[in-house]
Amino acid sequence: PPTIRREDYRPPDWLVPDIALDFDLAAERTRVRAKLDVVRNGDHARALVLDGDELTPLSVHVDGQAINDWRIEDGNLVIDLPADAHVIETEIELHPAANTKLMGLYASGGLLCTQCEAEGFRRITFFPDRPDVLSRYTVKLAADRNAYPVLLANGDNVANGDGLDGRHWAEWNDPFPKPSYLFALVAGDLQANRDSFTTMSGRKIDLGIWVRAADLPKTHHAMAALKTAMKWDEDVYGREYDLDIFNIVAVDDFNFGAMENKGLNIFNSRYILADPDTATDADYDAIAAVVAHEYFHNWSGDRVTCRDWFQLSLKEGFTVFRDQQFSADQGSAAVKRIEDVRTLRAAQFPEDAGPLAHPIRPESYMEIGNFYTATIYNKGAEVIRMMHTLLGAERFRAGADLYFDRHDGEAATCEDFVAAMEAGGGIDLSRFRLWYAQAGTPKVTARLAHDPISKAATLRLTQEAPPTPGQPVKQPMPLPLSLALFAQDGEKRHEQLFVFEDAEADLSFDGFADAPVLSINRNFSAPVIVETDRTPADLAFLSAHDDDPFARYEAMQQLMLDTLKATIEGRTHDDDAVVAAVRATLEDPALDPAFVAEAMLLPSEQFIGDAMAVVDPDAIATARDALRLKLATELDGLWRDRYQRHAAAQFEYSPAAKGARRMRNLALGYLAASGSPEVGAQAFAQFEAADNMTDRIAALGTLANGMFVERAEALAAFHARYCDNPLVIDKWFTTQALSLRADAAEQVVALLNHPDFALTNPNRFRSLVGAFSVNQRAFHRVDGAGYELLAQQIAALDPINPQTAAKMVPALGRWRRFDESRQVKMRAALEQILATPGLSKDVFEQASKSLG
Ligand code: HT7
Ligand code: ZN
Repeated sequence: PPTIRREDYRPPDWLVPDIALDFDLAAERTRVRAKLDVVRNGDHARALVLDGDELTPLSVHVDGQAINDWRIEDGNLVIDLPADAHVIETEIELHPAANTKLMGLYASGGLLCTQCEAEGFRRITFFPDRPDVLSRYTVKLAADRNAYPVLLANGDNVANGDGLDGRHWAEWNDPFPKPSYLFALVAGDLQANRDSFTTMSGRKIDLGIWVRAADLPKTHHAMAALKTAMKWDEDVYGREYDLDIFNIVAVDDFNFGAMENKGLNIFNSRYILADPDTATDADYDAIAAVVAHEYFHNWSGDRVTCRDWFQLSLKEGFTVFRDQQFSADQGSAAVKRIEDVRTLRAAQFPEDAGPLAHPIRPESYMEIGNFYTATIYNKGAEVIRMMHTLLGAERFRAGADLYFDRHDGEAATCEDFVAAMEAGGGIDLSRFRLWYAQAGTPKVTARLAHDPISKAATLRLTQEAPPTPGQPVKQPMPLPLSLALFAQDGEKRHEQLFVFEDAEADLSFDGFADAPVLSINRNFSAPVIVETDRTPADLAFLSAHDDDPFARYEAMQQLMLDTLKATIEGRTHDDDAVVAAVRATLEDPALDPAFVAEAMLLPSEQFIGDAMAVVDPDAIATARDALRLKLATELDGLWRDRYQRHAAAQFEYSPAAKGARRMRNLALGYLAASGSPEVGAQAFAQFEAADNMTDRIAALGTLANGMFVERAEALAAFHARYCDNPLVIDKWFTTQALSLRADAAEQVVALLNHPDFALTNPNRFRSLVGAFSVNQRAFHRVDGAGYELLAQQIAALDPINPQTAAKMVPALGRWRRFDESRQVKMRAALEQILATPGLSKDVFEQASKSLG
C-alpha cells in the first residue's frame, strides 16, 4: 500500500460548498443519490477526483446530463470537467447488512447507522473525502416506517412525510459547513430519553439520547453528564452549543468509543448505558468522560476541524485534555490525575518505546485508522496540558479563545493552535514545537547533592530522548518540571516550576543545614520518565509528607517498583520499607480512601516490565505475588478492618461511596492474596449480596484469580444472571481473560469456542482477545501459546473487521523487549500474520512495521 506523507499536503483541487443526499434505506440494499455543487479551487486543469471505496456508479450526471466518459481509478470516480463550477449527480447501491467493517453505512442490532471518520464517507458516496473540504449538507432519508420509525441525521429536522408501501421520510439540514467525516445518519426502532438545556445566551436546546425502549432506564447518567458538560464548556471555555437539537444514539457494534458527528453523536452502547446492577463505578466515570469528550468536540473538532489527518491530535489531544479537566472538576482531581497518568504509562509509553512510535503529529501513514493511538490522544493531551502549565489557566484561556475566533469554520493545523497560544497567551513556544515533531518519551535524571558546610543543595538534571523509528537523534525539549524540596521535619522549604530546556542543568538552593528530600515532576507536570537517586527512606518520607497528591502516590509506586526490581535482579533490599509505608498511608486518617486505594495498588506487571532492560514475565509475576503476599500477611488486621469499615451501604454514585467501594475491594484483593479458603467464602458472599456491579465484579475477579472452590459456581451464576446483557457478558469474558491463574490461556481457548463469542462484535473481541493480550503472565507464556492464539485471532478477524484486527497487532510488536526465545516466537507470530492471504492494509502496516 502507498505511504501518505505530511509534506505532500496540497489544498483540494475542487471544493463542494453544498451537497444534497437522498437515501432509500434498507438493510439489504440502500440506494444513495448524491448531488454535489463542485467548484474548481485555484487555477488548474486537473480532473475532479471523487473518493470511493467499494462503490460502483449506477449513473453519473454533470449539470443534469447523463455522461459515460467518467472512469474509476483505484476505486475513485474521475471526471474531466470543462468549467469552474458544475453540478455532479451520482447514484450507487450499498449493502449495509453485509458491511462487517463497520465503516460507512452498516447494520447493528436492527438499526442502520454510519461511521465516517476517518475515511468512511467514501464507502457511502463518491466525494472528496478529506477534512479540508467543508460542505453544507441537506439529507433526505426514506425507509420502511415499521422497521425504522426513527430517521435521524445531522442538524435540524426540516420536513417529514409518508411515502408509498408503508415507507416514510425525513429531511435534515445542517447549516454549519462540515467535513464529510462528521456526516451521520441513523434509522431504527428507537426511543429517546428527552431533556433540554438552556444555553448561556438563553437558547433552549432539545436533547435526546436514543436507545432501544428497554434500555431507556439506563440513559439517565449519560443525560446528566451531557448537561453538566454543556454547562462546564460554557463556564470554563466560554463555548456555547450552536444547533437547536443535540442527539446521541447508542449502537452495539462500533469500532471505537464514540463519534462526534455534528449534532448527532453515535456511541458504542458501553459508553451510554448504565445502572447500578450492570455498570461499575469505572463505567459510570467513563460514560461521563466520553459523553463530555464527544460534546466538547462540537468546538474542538467540528466548528474548528483538522486540515488533514496528520493534524489529528489538534482535535483529539485538545479534546482529551478538555475531558480530563472536566472529570477532574467533577470529583477528586488528584485521583483523576493518577488514573490519567496510569493510562498514559500503560498504553502510550510502550507505544513510544516500540516499533510503532510516532510523533503526536506523524509524518506518514499507510492507513489512517492505525493512527487513532494513545500517542495522538493521550500524549497529545499531555502536550496541551504542558502549554496550560506554562501559561497558567487565564492566559491559556486567552489562547484558546483566540484559536476558536481565528479558525471558526475552518480546517486548521497544530501550528495554528500553537500560534494562537503564543499570541493569545503572550509566550514564545518556538522550542516547544519540538513536542509535535519528536517521538519517544524523554528520560530525565535528577541527582541532588548536599553540602552541610555551605548549607547548599545542588540539583543536577539531564534529559535525553531515545531514538525512535526514523528519528535516530533528538534535540532537548522544554520540560516544565514542577519541583519542591522538603526538610527532614516534613516542611516544604522550596517550590518552583522549572522549565528544563537544555540537555543539562544545575540548580542551587541555599539555606539547607540538613539534606533536603526532592519532589520532582509533581502532578506529572511533564510526560517523561524521571530517574532519581532517592533512597527508599526518601521515598517513604515523601509518600507520607508530600503535599502534592500525585507526587505522594508516585513516591509509593517508585518505592514498590524499586523493591520489586531488586527482588527480580537478586539484589539485597528491604521489603519492610514498603510494608511500613503502606501501613502509614493506610493509617493516615486525613487521606481520601479513593486516593489511598490508588496508592496501595502494586505497579502492574507490565509497568514493572517496562522498567526492566529485558522483560522477564515469570520473574515479575513471582516477585509481585510475593510482595502482595507479604503485604497481605503483615497487614492482615488492617485489611480486615478496612474491609469492615467500608462495609457496603446501599448503592450511591458519589465520590465518597465510590472511594469506599474502591478501598473495600482493594482490601478484599489483599485478603484473597493469602489464598485462605475462608476468603473464598467471603468473596462469594459479597458476590451474591452486592447491589451494584462494582462490588459484584470485584468479588468475581478475586475468585477468578485464585483456586477457590467457589470460582466455578460464581462464574456460572454471573453468566446466568446477565446472559441477556452483552455489555455485562463482555465483563465475564474479560475477567477470565485477565485471570492470574496458570491456566488462563487454556481458559481463553475454551472461551473462543463459547457460543457467546463472536468475531463480528468489536466489544466482544476486545473483551476476550484484547484483554488476554494485556495479561502479561498468560500472553507471554514461555511456550509461545499466547502469541499463536493472538496471531490466529488477528488473521481470523482481518477479513471481517480489519480496523479492529489491526489494533491487536502492537502486543506482538513489543518483541524487542523480551528474551531471545520469546523474541523468536513473537516474530514468528508476526510473520504468520503477514503470510495471511488477502491481508488488509490496516494489519499489513502494523505487522510489517512491528517486525522493523
Ligand atoms: N473522533 C472519533 C474517532 C472515531 C473513529 C476512528 C476510526 C474508526 C472508527 C471511529 N469511531 C470514532 C472518536 C473520538 O475521539 O471522539
Ligand atoms: Zn475525540
